[in-house]
Amino acid sequence: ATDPLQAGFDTTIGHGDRIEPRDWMPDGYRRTLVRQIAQHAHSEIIGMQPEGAWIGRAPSLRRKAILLAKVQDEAGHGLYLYSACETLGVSRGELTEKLISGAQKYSSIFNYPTLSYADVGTIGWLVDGAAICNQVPLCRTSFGPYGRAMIRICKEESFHQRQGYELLMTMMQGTDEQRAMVQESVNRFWWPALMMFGPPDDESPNSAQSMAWGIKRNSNDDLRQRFVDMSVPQAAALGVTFPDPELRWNDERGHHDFGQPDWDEFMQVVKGNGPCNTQRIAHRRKAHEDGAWVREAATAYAAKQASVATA
Ligand code: FAQ
Repeated sequence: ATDPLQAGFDTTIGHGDRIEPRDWMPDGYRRTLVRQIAQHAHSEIIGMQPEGAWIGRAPSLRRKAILLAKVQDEAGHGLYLYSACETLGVSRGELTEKLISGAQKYSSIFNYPTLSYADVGTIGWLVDGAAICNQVPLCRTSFGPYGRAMIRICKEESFHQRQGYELLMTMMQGTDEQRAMVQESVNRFWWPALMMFGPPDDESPNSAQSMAWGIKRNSNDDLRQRFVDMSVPQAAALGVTFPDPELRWNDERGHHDFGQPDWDEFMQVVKGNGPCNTQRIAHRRKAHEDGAWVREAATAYAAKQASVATA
């Protein structure tokens, strides 16, 4: 006989309806969600660092205001996602420990350095662009709190993408040096942006089960293709090229053909050996430790209020 709880879950998933925190769910579904949502939250928080490094060196007050708003949004995204993850029975404290001990991952892209102000524009255009491609389908993910968090996040990511593109467009209308700076930045970020979608489908251990559960709605390769098709005309409008000799329109497929990123490099970065992995985690660990007194004071205050209330 089939388990009625499992059958109820399967029916909800089969109808494309949502699973909510108090509903019964298989352990594997819960584990996969904690893994993906935590990785996503950590990415937003670690993702503040590469661009945050330029806040004190923004070229004008206007650029500084835009960049500050953008980096603050990323903090907010991290917090919505940690909250969504907490509905699955893990605490934010536990998740933070797992990030700084290396037990949980964050996106490979944030282990690359930001070497010029053009990188702020390129991250907005390509990194937020890739994030939007990957995350718009996640608004329809099967777990309610995750999907609802994604709706708001995607709206903000659209602003991030526009501000990056507008920054690059402004630089492209400037001097030859500025144009060269944009092209150099795009050359460095193109391949790492393609890696954000994860390994190729036939090497993606989690995809089949995650798609069957409605956690992921599209495969890694499908979303990567969508991103390439979307980015090519934007690059043309901007006046930059992508560093891929195999990139060309394929009339038969109705899509662009493109080369493969260096998957060995991807594996190294994911394992912790990218250019900035050590620095990113050390920075996050220090911020967490420096904030210990705030957590202790808040806990002491809450305990005091509780004892006043019961007295
Ligand atoms: N980096 O079997 P799959 C942002 C891992 S956007 C590191 O295909 P899955 C916005 C994967 O975890 C970035 N690790 O895995 C922003 C798994 O390892 P595990 C965050 C990666 O989960 C912009 C293994 O490889 N976005 O933050 C990566 O089915 C600007 C095998 O892979 C999200 O997290 C990678 N690129 O598919 C912020 C979106 N790719 O855990 C600041 C939500 C794969 O088994 C500034 N996540 N791995 O040990 C997803 O859509 C999925 O988790 C994928 C991976 C598509 C990333």
